[in-house]
Amino acid sequence: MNKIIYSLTLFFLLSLVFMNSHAVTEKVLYSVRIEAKNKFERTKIMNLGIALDGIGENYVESVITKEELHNLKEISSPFEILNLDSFTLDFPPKDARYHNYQELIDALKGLHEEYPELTELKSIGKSVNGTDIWVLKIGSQEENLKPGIVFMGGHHAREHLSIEVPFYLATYLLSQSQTPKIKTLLESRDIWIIPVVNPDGTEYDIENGKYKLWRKNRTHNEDGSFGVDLNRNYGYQWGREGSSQFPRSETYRGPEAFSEPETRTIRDFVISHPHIKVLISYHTFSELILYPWGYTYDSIQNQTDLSIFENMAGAMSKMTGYKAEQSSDLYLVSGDTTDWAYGERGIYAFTFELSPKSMGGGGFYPGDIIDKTVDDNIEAALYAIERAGHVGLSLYLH
Ligand code: 0X9
Ligand code: ZN
Repeated sequence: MNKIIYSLTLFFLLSLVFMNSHAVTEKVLYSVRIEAKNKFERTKIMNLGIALDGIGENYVESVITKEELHNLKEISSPFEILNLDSFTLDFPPKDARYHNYQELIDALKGLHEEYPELTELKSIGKSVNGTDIWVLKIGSQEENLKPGIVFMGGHHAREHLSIEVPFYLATYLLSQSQTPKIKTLLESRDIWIIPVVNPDGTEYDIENGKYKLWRKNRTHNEDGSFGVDLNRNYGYQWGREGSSQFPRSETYRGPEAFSEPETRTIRDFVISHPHIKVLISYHTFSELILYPWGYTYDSIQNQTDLSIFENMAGAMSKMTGYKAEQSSDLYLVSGDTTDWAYGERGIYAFTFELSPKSMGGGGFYPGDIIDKTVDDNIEAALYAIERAGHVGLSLYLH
């Protein structure tokens, strides 16, 4: 009780300070730590429509609005408001290495010009605001008959590092394309890289040189608010627990499955490349490797598939140092990319939550930890590319 009174007092004091000095964001945001001891308690909080950003042993951390703070009080989980000094809302010069949309596309074009024989670059669809969503195909450019793997980033706008990792993976594969190991991989696999699925949100997050902690896309919702959570909008078990029906929520699932052009673009791309066997969707943060299911606490029924998931996640966990677990061990989520990719398409699909490990390490804005995070993830990515040639015989079928 004391803690709640303390938290509320702190909340009012911080509100006063922030209301006066908050020209940098559109709305007042609070960084909170909420007590949650297990996946059930975490799901209870997720069901408020709050995005859970950092997960500790006995707590979760989140950045929430005033309205969400109110909802949080209703479920009476103890919480505290953290010191907001750990956030840098200004675009610090040390983050200049991150690519904005135009820089990213220029860099992808540069790679294609440098390695025309090994790459193909094309737009596979458009976002809500009409921005192109690009894919870079890497591999010898014959017909699509080789086992395929797709790497994606940037589903969530503020997770900028999740764009850099697949981009630098492409750079690495191409710069090393003459080494025996990579040469063999590029000759025997089709590798697709979609560095940014949510270009509108990503650009909005850094507009005017200020971070906005934006998560969703930029759909104009019926109630006047903006954004659908693209990682709740995929069409497998859509609309269930761990997603919100309320447009203002950070985890708003949209009015129907695949209501968003960004998720439809990914859906159509995957469906039109049926030889894709493995999918990695990069997010930040927490240093985790997650595999289906996310919508239920039950584990995958097909034992062959389950052991493939466990073996691959376990191997990649050793390579990265990230913790491997079933998605719903974290909390329930319905409508995410990986449940759809596996549930509908039989693809071995993983969500990587990249660095840092916690909010204390910088959360969504950790500064330039690009090289280290890319280094930490190259071996696992090469392993996944290799495995794409050996998995997929036992597809999950309904
Ligand atoms: O909530 C999400 O969409 C992902 N975390 S993030 O902090 N990047 O937003 C996790 C999705 C994985 N699925 C489940 N935990 N069920
Ligand atoms: Zn994310």
